[in-house]
Amino acid sequence: MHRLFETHALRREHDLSGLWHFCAQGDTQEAFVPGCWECMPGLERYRGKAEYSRSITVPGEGYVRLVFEGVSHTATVYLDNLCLGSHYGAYGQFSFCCRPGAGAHTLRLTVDNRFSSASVLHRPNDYMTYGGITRPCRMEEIPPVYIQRLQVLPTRQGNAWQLAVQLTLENLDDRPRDVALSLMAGEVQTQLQSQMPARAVQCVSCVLSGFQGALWSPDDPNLHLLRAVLSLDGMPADDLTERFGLRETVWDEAGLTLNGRRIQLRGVNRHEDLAGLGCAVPVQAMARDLQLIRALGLNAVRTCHYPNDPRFLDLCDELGVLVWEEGHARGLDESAMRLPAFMPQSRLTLTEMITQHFNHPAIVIFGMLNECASDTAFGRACYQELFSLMRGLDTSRALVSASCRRGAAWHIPGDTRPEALPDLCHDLEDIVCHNIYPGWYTDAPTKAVVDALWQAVQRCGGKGKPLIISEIGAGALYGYRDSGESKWSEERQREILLEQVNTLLEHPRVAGFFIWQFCDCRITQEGSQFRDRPRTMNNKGLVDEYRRPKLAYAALKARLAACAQKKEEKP
Ligand code: ADA
Repeated sequence: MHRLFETHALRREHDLSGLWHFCAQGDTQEAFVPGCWECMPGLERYRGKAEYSRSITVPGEGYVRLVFEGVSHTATVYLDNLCLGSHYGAYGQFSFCCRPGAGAHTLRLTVDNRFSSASVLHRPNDYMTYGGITRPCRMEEIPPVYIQRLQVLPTRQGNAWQLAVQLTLENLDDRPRDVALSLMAGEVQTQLQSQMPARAVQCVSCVLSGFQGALWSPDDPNLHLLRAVLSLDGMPADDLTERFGLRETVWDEAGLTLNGRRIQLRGVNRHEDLAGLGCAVPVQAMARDLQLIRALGLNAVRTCHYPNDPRFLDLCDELGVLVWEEGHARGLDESAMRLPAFMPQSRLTLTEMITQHFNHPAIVIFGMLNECASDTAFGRACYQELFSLMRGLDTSRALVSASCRRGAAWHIPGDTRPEALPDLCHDLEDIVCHNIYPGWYTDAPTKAVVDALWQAVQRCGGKGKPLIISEIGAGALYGYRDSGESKWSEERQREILLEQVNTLLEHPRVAGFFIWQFCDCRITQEGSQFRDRPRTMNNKGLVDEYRRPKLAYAALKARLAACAQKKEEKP
């Protein structure tokens, strides 16, 4: 299951989950797909190359499309030893179309999770780059012209909605083909004709007017379906259904208004990581994570620091959890951003994120380049180009980047002088976002930090923009209790977090905050900068890697419940 609703009634899909042949370091065994090889005995710390293969049975003489939702981090795909192509990046969907003929064929992938200058985004870091076919994959039977993508952007028009639709079609044949398209959303329908040149990808756009339906909001997350059917020679040949929501978002200095209601974003940062299974988190565990997050009284998730599994986004759509989805990149300095692969890899992964996840109503923010070189002229030029790429793909969401560029004064414990920020990119983004850890990395109280930050932001390109505190938090080792509340104890984490959250809930300038982090996550063994990470984990989770709650979880829940009650009591 790669989505949580039926995407095709006509196109036949064959799930390729299951046991594959797997070979690493000369040893052959079976591996379950989707999965990370670090979960296999003896490979817990393996960083290198591996080969996956299995037999697939192609039912007919027509085309098939092999679709991979995520392979970490570089994959080359072969069918019967013919190379179909390669893909970089663990968090984007990719596919190859071919016409191998009916019968059994061997599908083979080489997968590489090594670090080198050829991979700028996957590198030693404060989260784990796992190895393997980590998200679902499938084979689809497709006609010579098929629907690659269906994008829908609803905008309000009086009492109804207008749906701006864009279809991406591909003609795999050597001859031009005439196609007929029908689009259906509720009662609203339209028909289109298009001529597809030979061997080409082409977009077809149209507008469906007068759509009516219930709105999407965190309290009442209603969803609607848009179905496209493509006919060849007068016969329905292919289809694709997408899901969307009707909502209006407006950002101003005070924050987000959704369908006319002001909402303070209160969320967690969440890494895709689960004890024993790594980043190949099963869908039922994703649902449990969201239940744990909602039970806390939070309304948002930041998918730090990469695009998430579409099933997680589907769950957020269904449960009404607001999402800041982030492109892949954490902590790149200028020297990393100057590597030749940086811009091509960033363009690719950001384009994949926006085009593949465009229709999710839960996503209200698209982000990129967490804590990268937003403080140099060269860095700024990269930010500028990538923001304009993102804007070209989506004008309907706020674009952001979480910064830590506050200059030397902010690193002196207790010193929060509102000096000019060295961050040069606040004018480029829609919301100013900073990662701060008062009480953990500095001794300053949260209020002093946020007040000083807000003043500094006004002078550094951020005037009139909302301010989101994209990371607050503190570390605790699950089970380490200490009445002296020493660092790493659950008591200390609880105290620091409550001080941070209490301040941000009341602060008039803060449009939202995201706690670092939902769950403890594994980090890479490599990378000397993370020596202060006991267990080779980032231990700032509210729950540990098994989802066992630390003391901070219950304390935060009680605090947020009190806050919700206070609000209800207001006349
Ligand atoms: C940063 C970063 C996170 C994480 C965090 C921490 O702000 O964005 O990925 O590393 O710090 O735990 O220190």
